[in-house]
Amino acid sequence: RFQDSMSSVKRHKFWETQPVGQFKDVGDTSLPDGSIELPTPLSEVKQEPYNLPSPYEWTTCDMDSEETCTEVYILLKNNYVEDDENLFRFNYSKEFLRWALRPPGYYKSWHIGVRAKASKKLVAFITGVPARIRVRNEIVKMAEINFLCVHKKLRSKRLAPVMIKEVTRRVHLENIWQAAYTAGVVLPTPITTCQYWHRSLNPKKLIEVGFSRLGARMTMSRTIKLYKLPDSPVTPGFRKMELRDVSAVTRLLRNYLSQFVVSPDFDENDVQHWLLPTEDVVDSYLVESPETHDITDFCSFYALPSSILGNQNYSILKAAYSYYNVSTKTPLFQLMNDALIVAKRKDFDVFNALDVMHNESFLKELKFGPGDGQLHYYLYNYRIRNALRPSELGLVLL
Ligand code: NHW
Repeated sequence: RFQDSMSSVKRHKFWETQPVGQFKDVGDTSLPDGSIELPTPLSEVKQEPYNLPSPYEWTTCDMDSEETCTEVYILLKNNYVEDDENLFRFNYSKEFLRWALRPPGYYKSWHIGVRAKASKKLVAFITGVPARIRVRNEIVKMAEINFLCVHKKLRSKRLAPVMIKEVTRRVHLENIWQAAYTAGVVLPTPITTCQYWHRSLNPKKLIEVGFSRLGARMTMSRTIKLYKLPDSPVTPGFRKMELRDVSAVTRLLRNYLSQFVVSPDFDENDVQHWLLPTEDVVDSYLVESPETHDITDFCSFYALPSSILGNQNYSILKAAYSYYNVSTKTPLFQLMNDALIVAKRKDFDVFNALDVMHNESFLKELKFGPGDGQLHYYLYNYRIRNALRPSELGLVLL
């Protein structure tokens, strides 16, 4: 426990070799912000893949193929992230994976799998997708790295560092030298550490499956009453986002995100991909002023269910995750209350939000409770000397 919390004394045999902020440099004000390593000529980037232990081989996963997408889905469904008590495991849907991995300008070569040579079974995975990320005044081309997964039976064999080096090599081949990623574990060195908050929509189920506990001096019926929501949104002009809204939403969002230290630099193509509603994947709503027809406010959330491990009655926890929200006219808490109402109507059990951007302002008021476990944000090959507060971060990764 002591060593854990003093992460700076833990050795990181792999991460110590990488161009990331090192724990030993924390507080060293002589080091400049920005790139840690300069790009090398593309001809000097290693041309062959890194070596895997001999029973395994690299594969590029074609997410357009229904068969490959199913293999990835199954690997993650059985081996991806669990909570600390191993009660739940993320269960990203196939449609979600296709959405997450095929944004504008994506590279198929960044969807990297490892197969067992003998059986051809998919046993590990890591992905990158391209993004322009603004850090203060600089727009940096980056890879967003996600879905790093090693089959449970192959853990602790140092496969993860090989996968990370291989994705790095393939990102370098596209002349991109920085990356952004999040993890629940502490690595050298977070740019900020965020907390998840949870808003019960179906408290009875959440308590039954062990996601939440009945509060002190609370009964089930009082709890259900506490979390009750109106049947329909209350803000006049609140409606689902449509294709015709892309340019207005892009303007609203770009203007809003410019105030944060780190945020994506979304153009209209990005907004169409990342924010236009996709059934059971991502949902967006906006407020169109009934008088002027201006788009004044916007909210969005994505659908990421978790498998419930070993419960008799329930196998899936339906969770909505707050994505990007902008308020200029409607108070943010009212906008988010409407988001809770539509999420409840879509049968989500819980609505999750990080304490990023202005989220802190509505969490307590809307009866979100703090989760355990934290989410650390990282940049690869980009130093930010002073850690940010979560409210200075304008980036949500999936
Ligand atoms: S975070 C989700 C990660 N996945 C899971 O938690 C799923 C369940 N766990 C597993 O599958 C979102 C395994 O435990 C994994 C580790 C595969 C996590 N990030 O192979 P070994 C993302 O996907 C380090 C980074 O023996 P293992 C973001 C660890 O500190 N590093 O472990 C991914 C140690 O290094 P150290 C992580 O348990 C971002 C080494 O791996 C890590 O069998 C990736 C141990 O390896 C994590 N989440 O497999 C970085 N977890 O130095 C991208 C462990 O401490 C960087 N490790 O000795 C940018 C690349 C692109 C650059 C472009 C210019």
